[in-house]
Amino acid sequence: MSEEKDAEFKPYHHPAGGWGAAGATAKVLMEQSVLVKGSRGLLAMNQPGGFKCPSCAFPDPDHHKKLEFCENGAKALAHEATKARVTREFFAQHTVAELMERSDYWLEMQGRLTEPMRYDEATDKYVPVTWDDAFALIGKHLQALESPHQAEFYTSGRTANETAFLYSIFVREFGTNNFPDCSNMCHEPTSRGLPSSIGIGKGTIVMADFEHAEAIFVIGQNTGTNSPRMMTNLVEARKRGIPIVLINPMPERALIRFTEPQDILQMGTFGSTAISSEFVHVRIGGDLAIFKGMMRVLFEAEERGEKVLDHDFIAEHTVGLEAVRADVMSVSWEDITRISGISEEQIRRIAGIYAKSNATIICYGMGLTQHQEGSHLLQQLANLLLLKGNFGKKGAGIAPIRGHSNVQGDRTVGIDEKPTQAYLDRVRDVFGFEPPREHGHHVVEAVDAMEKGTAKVFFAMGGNFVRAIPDTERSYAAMGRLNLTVNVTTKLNRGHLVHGKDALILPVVSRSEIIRTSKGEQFVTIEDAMANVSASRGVFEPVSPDVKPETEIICRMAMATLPHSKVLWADYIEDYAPIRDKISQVYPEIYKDFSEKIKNPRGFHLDIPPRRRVWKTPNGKANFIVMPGLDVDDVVNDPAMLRLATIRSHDQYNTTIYSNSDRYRGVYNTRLVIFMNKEDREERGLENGDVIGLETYSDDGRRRYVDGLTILDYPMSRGSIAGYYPELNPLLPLDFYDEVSGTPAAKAIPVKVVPSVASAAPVRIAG
Ligand SMILES: Nc1nc2c(c(=O)[nH]1)N[C@H]1C(S)=C(S)[C@@H](COP(=O)(O)OP(=O)(O)OC[C@H]3O[C@@H](n4cnc5c(=O)[nH]c(N)nc54)[C@H](O)[C@@H]3O)O[C@H]1N2
Ligand SMILES: Nc1nc2c(c(=O)[nH]1)N[C@H]1C(S)=C(S)[C@@H](COP(=O)(O)OP(=O)(O)OC[C@H]3O[C@@H](n4cnc5c(=O)[nH]c(N)nc54)[C@H](O)[C@@H]3O)O[C@H]1N2
Ligand SMILES: [Mo]
Repeated sequence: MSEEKDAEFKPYHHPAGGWGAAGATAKVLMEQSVLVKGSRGLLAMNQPGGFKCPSCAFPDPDHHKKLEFCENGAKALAHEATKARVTREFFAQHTVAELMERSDYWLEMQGRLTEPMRYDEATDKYVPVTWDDAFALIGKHLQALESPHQAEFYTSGRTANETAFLYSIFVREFGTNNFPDCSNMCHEPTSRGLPSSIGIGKGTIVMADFEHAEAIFVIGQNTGTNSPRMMTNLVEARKRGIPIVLINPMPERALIRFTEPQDILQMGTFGSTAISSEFVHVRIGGDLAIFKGMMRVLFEAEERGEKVLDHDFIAEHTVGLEAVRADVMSVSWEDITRISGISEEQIRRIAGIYAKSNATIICYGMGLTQHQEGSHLLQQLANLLLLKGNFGKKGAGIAPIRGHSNVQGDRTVGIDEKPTQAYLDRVRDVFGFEPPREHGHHVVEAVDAMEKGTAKVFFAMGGNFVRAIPDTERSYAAMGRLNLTVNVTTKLNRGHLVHGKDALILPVVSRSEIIRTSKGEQFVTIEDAMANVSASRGVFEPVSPDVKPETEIICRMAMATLPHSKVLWADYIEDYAPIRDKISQVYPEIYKDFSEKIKNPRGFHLDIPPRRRVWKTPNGKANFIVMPGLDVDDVVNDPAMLRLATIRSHDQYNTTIYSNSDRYRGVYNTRLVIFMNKEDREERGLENGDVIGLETYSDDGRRRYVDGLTILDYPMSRGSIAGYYPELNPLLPLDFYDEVSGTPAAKAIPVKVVPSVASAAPVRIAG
C-alpha cells in the first residue's frame, strides 16, 4: 500500500450518502479482496440470526429491511473479513523498532492476527508462543504482584456481554476494581452525570420515539459518519416536517443534505433531503450558554403568563426548579451570546421550536461529553428536558449516541471502576468470594499509576489504548515501564509496539466469525445504545485455527492465575448459556430470565425507569441541578488562543484508519490538516494551505507540540478549530479532564499557532 500520494483538497458539493456511499462500500470490499465473502456477510449483518455490526451502537430499526447496514459498517466488516494476514513470518521480518516507524494506516492494512505471539527482547521481535505458555506467563506476572491493584484491566467496547461479565468477575476475584475503559474517554459523563438528574446513566428513548417526536435536536455529533443508520430516522422525521436543530461548530455535510444510500428512488432521481431546519454555529464550549439561554426564554415566557412548562410533571416528579430558575435568570444575554457566539435572536428561535414541541428528542455525542465540565453540562441538558416533561412520553427523551457497539452493555454487566456496594454484595452472594470494595482506576488514573511505577501489568480486552489516550509521548513512556502488556486483539496496532518488558499479542475470533466449542456453536449478546439486548452469531469461519474466542481467553487467564477460584471457569469455556444464567442472578432486576428472553430473535429491551417516570435517585425524584457560570472549559486569557476539537474523519474507526481521505470534508490523502475559519486565519497572517505547528497552553512545564499541519479554510465557528484524532493526541494533556467522570476534554484543547519547522508537503487546493 502506498502511503505517499499528494494531499489534495476539493470541497464536496454532493449531498452526503447516496451513490458516494454505495461506491465507497463496493470499493472497500474490493480493497480487502472480500467482494463475495463481504457481500455475504453484509446480508447477515444486523439480521435476526446473524451478527451485530462491529461498528457503532446505533440500534436496528423496528421494521427490518433486507439490507441493514451503512457505508461505515461495511468498512468495519471488510476490514475484519480482510484476506490480508499477519503471520509469524511477518513478525520474523520486522523488528518492533521498524514497525514503530510505520503509520497506523499501514499497520491496519497488514491484516488479521493469526496466532499468539510473545515479545523477545534479544531480537526486538515478536515470536510465536503457545496458548498454554501465554496463559502461564500472565498467571506468573499477576501472581508475582505485591497487590492486585498493581494491575490495570482495560476494556474496549466491542467486547460482548458474556465476555465482559466474566472479565469483571475474574478481575474482582483477583482483587481489584481497576477497570480503565474506553467509555472513560467517551460517554462517561453520561454514565456519571445523568444519574443525579434522572436516576440512570443511559439514554431514555427507543427507536419508535423518532416516529412520534415533534422536534429533534442533534448536538455535538457527526451523525452521517459516526452513526450513519440514524440518518434514516432523521430523513423520515424531515419528511414528516419535523424541525431538526443542529448545534455544532462545524456544518457537518450529512446533517445539512443527505441522500439515503438504500433509497433507490432518491438515488435514481439524484434527490436528497435537507436535514437541518436550523443550524446553530456554536463556538466550541458554548453549548452551556445556549442551554441556559433557551431555559431563560422559557422562564421569561412564563413570567409573561404563557404556559410553556409542564407544570404537572414538574410538581409531581421533580425537585430543585427554583434554584435553577434563579441561576438561569442571573446570567446576562450579553454573556450568553458572547460565550456561545450565537445571537439572542437565534437562541430565541430555537427555544421557540422547543417550547412549541410536545415531544422533543435531544441526541448528543462527543461534542458535549469531551469537555472539562462534560458531566455538569449534560445535567443542564436534562434540566431543559425536565422543564417540558420530556421523559416517559412518546417521542421524547435524551439520546446519548454511544460509540462502540457494546460499550453500554459492558458497563451494564460490570465493567465499572466505581461499582456500587449493592452490586458487590450480589457478586459475593452469587459467586461466594469477597470482592474488593474500594474504587479502582479509570483511564487517566491508570496512566498515572504506570507513570509512577505503581502499575506493573496492563491487560487490554480489545482496543488500542496507547493511541486512544491523551499525551501520546508521555503515555508511551509510561507504558514502557510496565512488566507485562497483553493485547487481546484482531488487528495489528500501535498498542503492540509500545510494550512492557514482557508482552503478548493474543488474537481473537471476531464478531463476524463463528464461535465453536465442544458444546456446539455459541452465540454472544450485545446491548445497543437504546438498551435493546440481542444475540450475535458470526457467519464466517475463524481467520485461523489458532485464534481463540474472547471468553475462552478470560477463563483460561483466570485458571492460570487463580488456582483456588470459586468460579467454574472451565465450564464457561464450552457453554455460554450458564454465563447468561449467572448474569440473571447478579442483575435480577433487568436480566431476569435472560436465557428465555434471548430466544426471541429480535431480542428484548432492558428496563429504563425514566420511561415509566420512575426515578432511581436518592430522593426518588428527577432533579433540577444548578451549574453556576457559563464556562465548560478553563478560561485562557490570551487572544491568540484557539479551541481545538479532535474529531474523526469519514474514513476511520477511532484509531483504525481506513484511508487518509475524508470525503465529506473534501480532504484527500492526508490527515494532517486543521480546519479553520477564514477570519481566524487572516488575523494570524496565514494563507489557505500554509503549514503550521500547534502548541498547547500547558501549566505543568511540558511542551505539547505537533508540527506539519496544513491549514484549510473551513466554515468553523470563530475561535474554534478542528483536526483529527489520534494524530493530535500529543496536544491533549493527561490532566485536562472532567473531574466527575475522568473524561479527557478532547474537544476543547486550548492551543496557539506556532511556526512549522518541518518541510511542507505539496498541497493542492481545488476551488
Ligand atoms: N465510522 C465511524 N463510526 C464511529 C466511530 C468512528 O470512529 N468511525 N467511533 C465510534 C465511537 S467510539 C464514538 S464515541 C462515536 C463518536 O461519534 P461523534 O460523537 O460524532 O464523534 P466526533 O467525530 O468526535 O465528533 C463529534 C462532533 O462534535 C462536534 N463538536 C466539537 N466540539 C464541539 C462543541 O464544543 N460543541 C458542540 N455542540 N459540538 C462540538 C464536532 O464538530 C463533531 O461534529 O462514533 C462511533 N461510531
Ligand atoms: N483526542 C481524542 N482521543 C480520543 C477520542 C477523541 O475523540 N479524541 N475518542 C475517545 C473515544 S470516544 C473512544 S471510544 C476511544 C477508543 O479507544 P479504543 O476502543 O481503545 O480504540 P479502537 O480504535 O476502537 O480499537 C481498535 C482496535 O481494537 C481491536 N479490535 C477490533 N475488533 C475487535 C474485537 O472484536 N475483539 C478484540 N478483542 N479486539 C478488537 C483491533 O485490534 C483494533 O486495532 O478513544 C478515545 N480517544
Ligand atoms: Mo467512543
